[in-house]
Amino acid sequence: MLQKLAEIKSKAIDELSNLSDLKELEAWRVRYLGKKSELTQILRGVASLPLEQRKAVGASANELKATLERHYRENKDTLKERAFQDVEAAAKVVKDVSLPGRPIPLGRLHPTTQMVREICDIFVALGFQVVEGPEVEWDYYNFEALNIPPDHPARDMFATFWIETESGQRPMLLRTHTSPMQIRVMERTRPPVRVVVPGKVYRYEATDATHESMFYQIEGLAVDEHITFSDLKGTLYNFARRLFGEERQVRFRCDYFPFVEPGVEMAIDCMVCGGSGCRLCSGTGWIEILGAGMVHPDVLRRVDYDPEVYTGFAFGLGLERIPMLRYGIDDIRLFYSNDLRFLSQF
Ligand code: FA5
Repeated sequence: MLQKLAEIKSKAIDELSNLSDLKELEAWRVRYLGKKSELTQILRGVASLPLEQRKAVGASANELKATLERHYRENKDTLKERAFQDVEAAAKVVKDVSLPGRPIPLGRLHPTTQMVREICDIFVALGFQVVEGPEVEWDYYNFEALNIPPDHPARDMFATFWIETESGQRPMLLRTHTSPMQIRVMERTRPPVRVVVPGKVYRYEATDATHESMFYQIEGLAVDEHITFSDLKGTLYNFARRLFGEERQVRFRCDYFPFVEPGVEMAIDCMVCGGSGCRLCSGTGWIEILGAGMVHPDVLRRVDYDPEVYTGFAFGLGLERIPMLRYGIDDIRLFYSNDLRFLSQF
């Protein structure tokens, strides 16, 4: 029996040096350590051997088992490492140098960001500066300083996301428009003022093809001596022509905003239907893109500008409506649904 064990040992160790991969090693393991292997059979039979052989055979068989298991583990590590190196080497082989390189997918700016930049560039060319402000805003800047005290019916125009504050703290909200920046800019600068303010605004309202609860606005503000309503119209006409081309129709109509007097809304004829009426323009043929007006004297007084000396105009533009008009996009929700089929077109 001891002779047999010695034979198994030398055969098994001899074979090990000829194994070339993990599959062969596994077959080796089954052959020498598996349930049906000779060694396992011997170990099973130890108990029935005569007492004088039992101890010696048992010890040798167990020792052989431990030795073969150790060899198995060592060879497994070596063969694994070799297999890994083979895969790496194969990957490094240059198969066909004349093949074109693989394209690297490049990201790009979101269409809204592209639009913000394009519009700001137009106003910068007209002498405006670009500034930004906080999205979490005090009630004071969003409403009160803009002539909208608590309980003023105009608050209904701006369905508001309020922010919970400690009792006694001043009320805060997610800004419903970019107009609070009119006050913040005038508080810290003296005329002449010419700024545009791009940024996100929030409204607690149901979404539809032209309404989102988060959207972008661009505010404009110009304050100086002798600024008139003609300057407002001239600037906005110029802007619309640069952005949409000479052929677009522009319409001004009276509107009401407590922080301007007089107030107007500006609309562009609908590019999708050409004015005949569709889902995008709610059948009217026009799409309102901004509210505007002459800065209210009370607002000027609140920031210590003398309304007898200074006048100004302001406007607030709904940003997404511009690419919608330009590209004939009929649903604003497409911008923020993270659908690459839509986004990668821009
Ligand atoms: C305002 O927000 C005023 N702050 C604009 C203004 C500024 C008036 C300065 C006078 C002087 P209004 O609520 O109309 O106004 O919104 C302005 C524009 O934002 C609209 O013309 C529209 O283009 C866009 N808009 C309004 N609500 C939504 C909405 N839920 N989703 C997408 N765009 C919207």
